[in-house]
Parts: sequence; C-alpha cells; structure tokens
Amino acid sequence: MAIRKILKFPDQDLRTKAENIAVFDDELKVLTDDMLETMYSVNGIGLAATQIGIHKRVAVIDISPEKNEPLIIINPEVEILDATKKEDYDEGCLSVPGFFETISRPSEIKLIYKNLEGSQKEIKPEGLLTKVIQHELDHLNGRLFVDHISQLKRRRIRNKIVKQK
Ligand code: GNR
Ligand code: NI
Repeated sequence: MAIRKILKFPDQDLRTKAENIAVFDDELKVLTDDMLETMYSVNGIGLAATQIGIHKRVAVIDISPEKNEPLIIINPEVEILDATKKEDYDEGCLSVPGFFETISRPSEIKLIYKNLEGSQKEIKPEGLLTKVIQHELDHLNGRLFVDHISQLKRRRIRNKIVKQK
C-alpha cells in the first residue's frame, strides 16, 4: 500500500471529468487500497480518485467513528428522490485544506454504484453519508464544494491557499 499525494485547489487537474471503470482487476484493488490508506492518513471521511490525479470514477468513503467501515464506490450515480428537500451542512475538503463552508444539497437521494467485484449495488443513504456521496461525485465531475459558494468567497480561499505555498 502507498500514500498518494492529494492535489490542492486551484490545481487544474481537479477540474478533469473522470472516466467510467470498465475493468475490475487487481490494479483497481491496488488503487482503492492506496486511496483508503491516503484518506485514513489525513483523517478524511472520503476521497475521490480525482484528488490524487487519477481520472477514473472511483471514490472511497468511511464515516464510521472507528474508521473500519470502508465503502468503495465505482461508477457512482446519484438519483435525487425529492428535489424540494435540501439540507445545509458545513463541508470541508482535503483539496481545500482549512476551509469550511455551509453547503445546501438534496437530502433524499439514492446511490447506484458498482463494488470492487463489479456487482451493481444500490443504497438509500442518510445523514452525513448523503453529503459525502454528493461531495465525492462532484469531484469525479471536476467540481469542488467551493463551486457552490460565491465567487468572492471562492477567490479569497484560493488566494489564501496559493499564499500558503
Ligand atoms: O474529510 C472530509 N470531510 C467532509 C466534511 C463534510 C462534507 C464532506 C466531507 S468530504 C472530506 C474529504 C474530501 O475532501 N473528500 O473529497
Ligand atoms: Ni473533497
């Protein structure tokens, strides 16, 4: 296993739309093992392949307190079940370190995805998991949580991160 480098906003690689996984092989298993190790090493609760510069539709999530319930989602698709129901949540991102903003997202969704074996799965998540799934799907589409806030706030965050380097 290996810890991979996490790209930081405003790296343009974070804007690349990821491609579907077609082959479920050992290489994919190595990638998801590395993604889990990388996510756990920085106490994250989610990580999309895009964040380590791999433009494939894979994300790992673990919202359990013990950090022992990894969820690996491949080619994820989200269906909004009730577009009138939304919820606010203070979101952060490993690619936007140190910044948190309140983001409103649909609270009633269904997730359709494939597991590591390539089997089709479906869940109806609740609470925090709902937020993280949509946050990770955004990454796979080249979007970041700061795209949901004002341009003024986004530019301030970008300038602060660029200065830190
Ligand atoms: O670790 C993370 N915390 C978090 C908090 C609120 C909403 C979403 C997240 S995901 C984030 C890890 C990350 O950047 N995943 O892409
Ligand atoms: Ni993120």
